[in-house]
Amino acid sequence: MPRTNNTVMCIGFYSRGSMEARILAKAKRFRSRAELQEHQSKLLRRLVRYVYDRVPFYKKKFNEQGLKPDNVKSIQDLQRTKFFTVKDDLRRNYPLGMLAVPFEEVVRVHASSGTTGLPTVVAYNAKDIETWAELDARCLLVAGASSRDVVQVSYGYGLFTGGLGLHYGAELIGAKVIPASAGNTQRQLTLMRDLGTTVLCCTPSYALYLAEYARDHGFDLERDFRLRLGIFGAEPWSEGLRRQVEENLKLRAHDIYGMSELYGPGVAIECPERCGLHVWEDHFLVEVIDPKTGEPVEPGEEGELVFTTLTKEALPLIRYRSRDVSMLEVDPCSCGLIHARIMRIRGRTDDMIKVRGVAVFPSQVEEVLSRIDGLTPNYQLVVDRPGALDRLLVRVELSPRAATDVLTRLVILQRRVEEELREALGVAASVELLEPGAIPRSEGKAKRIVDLRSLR
Ligand code: DLL
Repeated sequence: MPRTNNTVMCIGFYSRGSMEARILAKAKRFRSRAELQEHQSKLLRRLVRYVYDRVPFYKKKFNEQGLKPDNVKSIQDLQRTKFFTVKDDLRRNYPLGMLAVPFEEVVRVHASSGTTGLPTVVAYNAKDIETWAELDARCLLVAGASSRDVVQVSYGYGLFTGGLGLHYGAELIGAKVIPASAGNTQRQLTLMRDLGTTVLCCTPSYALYLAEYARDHGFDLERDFRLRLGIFGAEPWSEGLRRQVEENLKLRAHDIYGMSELYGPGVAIECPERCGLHVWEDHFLVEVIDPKTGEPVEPGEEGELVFTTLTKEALPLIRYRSRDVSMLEVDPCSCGLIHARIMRIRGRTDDMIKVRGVAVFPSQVEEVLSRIDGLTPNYQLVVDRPGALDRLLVRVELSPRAATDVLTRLVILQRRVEEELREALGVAASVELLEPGAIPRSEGKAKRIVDLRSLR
């Protein structure tokens, strides 16, 4: 891959406005999808040769599939074989066996939390860090942020990519950045108020908690705060949760998507139309497949997202199975961007629970809960199998007002939630109404599922 010598992020050479314009112009430089696809195929051909020559894992894989790098002209040539990269490939090559550059060239690593085994380590060279910053800068600009904004980054800084990813992006557009990291909610709100934060970046569940904490601790979000934009992602969330967060924090919330294997945040963002998240297709080739067969699904059908990184240098990935469930929309968007959109992520294939054979995603439950008055989107799904059959229990917190209701009203509420859940999910669930604050809060990603079946 071509190397640039200039790996310094040189905001000083550009006026702020021209830096913003330059970043947006790059996002908008393709006039048609055909032009964009031609560009992708060119990058793909270069990538295939690059990984074949540099990554033993990929060389072996190509040879096993009987594929010669020079014969791969487009993604269809890979689709004809079952050529995928999965998370286990990264684990098996722990920590950095899939590097495509000498270790000396690496300038940063990030890693997954490794709760289910070894952490997945990802690495970046200087060019990757530059590209990543630009992707996050694009996301912020397209969502409506600018150099005039005060951006509070309340994603965790550290091995998690959320904090540093948005930090570099916000700096690149020339915004004023508060690197608050996750946690210490009292301090978050104090900084937000005193420094006049206008853009908040954190997980949607933490945004909701910030609003709740502000209300309970005497912060006046209407009078003393200047929030106007939220860049929320890293976990599935529903339209209902968006409404609540927007109402409570007095801002406009945009969904941002990414994963550490693809740099981190900055893979896709909602534009002002908010009808799906534009994937930066000049850097990622996105496909949707049937997770069972591995075959591409028809346009407009739901399936698992698969990504090929077209510009990553240190740790490029070909047809990486994300396990995220969504669908793709390639029709032009009224915002003018021609980059395809993925619809709001429904959940992960491994977060989907089967209850008596029916697939249930936490986001479906959240959608129901958030439209019923008296409930909050603080909830957990507990699945158990006391006898032969699975049992789903949805534990949800009441709003402070509903928590003081008389018992009969609460029983009516509980029945209503059970009915609406059965309707939406196609399977029965019992509902437990809880006091406000009963479900543990997370500063990062919320834990929505407790599956007790595996413990039996
Ligand atoms: O969560 C990167 C990120 C940070 C994205 C900040 C957005 C904002 P990982 O920890 O590797 O990276 O987790 C990636 O999180 O495969 C999805 O399952 C989930 N995820 C990320 N963004 C969204 C989103 C970061 N907007 C995994 N909606 C992904 C739903 C999301 N799920």
